[in-house]
Amino acid sequence: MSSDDYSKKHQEFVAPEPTPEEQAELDAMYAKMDELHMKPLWRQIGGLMPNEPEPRAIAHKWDWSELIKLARRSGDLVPVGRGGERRAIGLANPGLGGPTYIAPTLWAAIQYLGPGENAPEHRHSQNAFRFVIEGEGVWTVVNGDAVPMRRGDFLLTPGWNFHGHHNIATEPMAWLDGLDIPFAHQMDTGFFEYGTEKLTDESTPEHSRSERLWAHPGLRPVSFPGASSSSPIGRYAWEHTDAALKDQLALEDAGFPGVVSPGHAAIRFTNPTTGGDVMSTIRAEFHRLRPAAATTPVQEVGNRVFQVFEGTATIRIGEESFELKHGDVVNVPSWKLWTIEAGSDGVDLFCFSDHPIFEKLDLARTFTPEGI
Ligand code: 1HN
Repeated sequence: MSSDDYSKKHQEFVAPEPTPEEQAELDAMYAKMDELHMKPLWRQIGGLMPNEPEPRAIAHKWDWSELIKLARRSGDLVPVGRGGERRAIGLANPGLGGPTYIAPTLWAAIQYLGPGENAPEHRHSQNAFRFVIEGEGVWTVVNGDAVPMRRGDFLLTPGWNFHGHHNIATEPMAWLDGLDIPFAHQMDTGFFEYGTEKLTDESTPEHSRSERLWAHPGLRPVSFPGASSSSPIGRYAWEHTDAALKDQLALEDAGFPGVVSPGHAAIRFTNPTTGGDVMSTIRAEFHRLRPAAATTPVQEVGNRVFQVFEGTATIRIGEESFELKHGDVVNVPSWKLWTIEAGSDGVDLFCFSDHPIFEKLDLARTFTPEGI
């Protein structure tokens, strides 16, 4: 039943068949309410409080072949610099009616930086990350720490850290940006400040200072006690992600626990000061499926976004199904039943979500149907 049908039905119950005189009085009352910016609950409860989430966002896939083509074109036509700040092309969910929201809480964009180009420093209270789908040669400078960006790396720019990027290579580079901009925008919580146009650290180290301090497996520096809501690790290097996934599958082969379900290995990027999510609003994971393996179908409160790193897969979301290959981006709206089945070479997928928001607010729910 649509929310319109629902409220019509409900209205009949509240006010059965008014006479023409009553109807005139009702019309006058509703007109007065309208004029004074008031709205009666009994005409909208179905839309406001559906029995379960009815997301306006729809499931949608963006083809990497199109994304990268337009990113290159914008590289030819549009300079990057102060004011525009970033050559980033945001993905706008067709169900959300216009703004650059891939989900009600999340922003996803393809950012493109040509050889020798600089994206100037700035900071914002919105949390951000980058995932490198291919290429190398860009360093992102976060709070004065130069962080290399290479294929498969996951990089953090938690809120209010100054950051800028530069490409020192001879090839352009493109990557996926994820931020909680829509959440901040809809809640009116965002702050922004310009930094320097010239990057505060133009060095190109093999490892950032944050990695050297924090990214040794299971080890934290004693000199920094306590917990911070964002992870201090600037770069989660691909070699660690890949090794962790390989080991889960090797353990499965040897008959030991570790995988999520048969043929499905997954890791969550964590904040070493808490063991929890990397940032307060964004969860990030990496999933690997063996050839033809599938994830357990699930419904969850909150929004997920996937980008295929390698391989092919089919994702089913509610009644829909999308074929996925390298670089393709797809979103799963709240409470839609979803499952991913790998193609004949298996699949590697980067995933991010807004689940930490709803877990903190006690609004998280998941449901795994039986017998699917
Ligand atoms: C931003 O600062 C970056 O730093 C990327 O690379 C995308 C989208 C909107 C606002 C700020 C970046 C962004 C952004």
